[in-house]
Amino acid sequence: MNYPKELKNSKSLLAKYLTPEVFEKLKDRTTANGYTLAQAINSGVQNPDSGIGAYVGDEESYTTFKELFDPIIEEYHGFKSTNKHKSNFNPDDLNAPNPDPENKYIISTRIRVGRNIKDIPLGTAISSEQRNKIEQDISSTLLTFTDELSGKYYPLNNMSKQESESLIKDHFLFKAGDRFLETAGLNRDWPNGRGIYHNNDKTFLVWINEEDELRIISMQNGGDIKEVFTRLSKAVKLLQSKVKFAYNDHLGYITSCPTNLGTAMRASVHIKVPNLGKNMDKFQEIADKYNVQIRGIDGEHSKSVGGIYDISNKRRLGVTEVQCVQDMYDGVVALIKAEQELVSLS
Ligand code: ADP
Ligand code: DAR
Repeated sequence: MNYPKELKNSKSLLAKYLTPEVFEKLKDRTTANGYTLAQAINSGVQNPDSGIGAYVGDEESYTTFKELFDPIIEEYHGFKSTNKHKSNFNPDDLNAPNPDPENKYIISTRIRVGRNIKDIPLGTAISSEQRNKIEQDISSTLLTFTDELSGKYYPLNNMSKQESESLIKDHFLFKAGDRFLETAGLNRDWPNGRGIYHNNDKTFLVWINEEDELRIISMQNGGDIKEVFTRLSKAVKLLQSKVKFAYNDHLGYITSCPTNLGTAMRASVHIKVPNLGKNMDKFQEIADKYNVQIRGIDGEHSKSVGGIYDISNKRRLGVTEVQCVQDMYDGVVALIKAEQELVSLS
C-alpha cells in the first residue's frame, strides 16, 4: 500500500494526521478481526472533502491505529488520550424548562444515541450473518417492550419504496447511506439486516444497522426537551439491562465514526429562526459560543428550508448525556433571544 496521494488536496483531519511517518508505522497493522488501515481511511481517501475521513471496524481499532485516531479525537473533541469519559443520563440533573411553551420557534425535538454490540465488529467490518443476527436479536428484544415503548419492527428489505420515502420525509427513517458511508463499508448488503422499530406515536424509535448498529431515538413535536430526554433515558436503561454494548472508560460508547464517541448523543431541535438565517455570521457566532452545530432540516449535509434549522450539541465525548442536552438547550435559548431581538429591530 502506497501513501494515498488523494490526501494531498484534502483538509480532513485524516489528511492532517496521517503523515507519511504515521502511515509507514500503521500501514501493515491489522486488528484481531483483520481490519486494516486501508479500510479505516478509505472514506476519506475516496472523499477528499470529508471533515474527518476515518472510521473504525471494531473497538480495538482505536488502539491498533492510535497514532492516527488519538490526534483526530483530541482535535475534534478536545479530549486527550489520557482522559476518562463519564456518563450521567439522569433527567433530574437537567435544567431545561420548555424554552418555547407557545411553540413559536421550536417545531420538534429529537435526542438520539448510537450504540454498537460488545465484542462484535462494527458496521464497517461486520459480516452479513453477524448483521442479520443483530437485527434478529435486537428487534426481538424491542418487541418485548411495553406501555409507551411498545411498538412494531419494520425490516427495510420488506418495506415498499413509498413507505420508506414517507418515513424518511417525516424524519423518522434513515436515508440510504451516503458516499461517505458507502466508502466506509457501511452500506454493504443494503438493505438486508436494516430496519426501524417504532412505537405507535413514533416518539420512540430504534434504527438497526445504519451508521451504528443501533441508533436509539426519542422525539416529539414542540420544545419539551426534558420529556424527550426522560423517555430516551428510560428506554436506554431498559435496553442496556438486556444487551451488552461496546464501552470503555476512556472513549465511552464505541462508535464507527470518532465524532460520535463518548455519549454518542446528538440532541437537536428543528427551530424556525428566519431572521437569524439572514444573519449567518451572527447565527454561527452564537452557535460557536454555545458549542452547537447548525444542520439543514433533512439532517447532515442537508440545507435549511423556510428558515428552519437543525440545532444540536457538538460535544459528545468527555461530557455527560445531561451536559450534551444542556449544551443544546442553552444554545437554543440564546438563539431564540437573538431571533426576538432581530424581529424587534426590523
Ligand atoms: P443523526 O441525527 O442520526 O446523526 P441526521 O443528522 O442525518 O442523523 O438526522 C437524521 C434524521 O433525523 C433526519 O431526517 C433529520 O431531519 C431528522 N432530525 C434530526 N433532528 C430532528 C428534530 N429535532 N426534529 C425532527 N427531525 C429531526
Ligand atoms: N462525512 C464524514 C462523517 C463525519 C461525521 N458525521 C457522521 N459520522 N455521520 C466526514 O468525515 O466528514
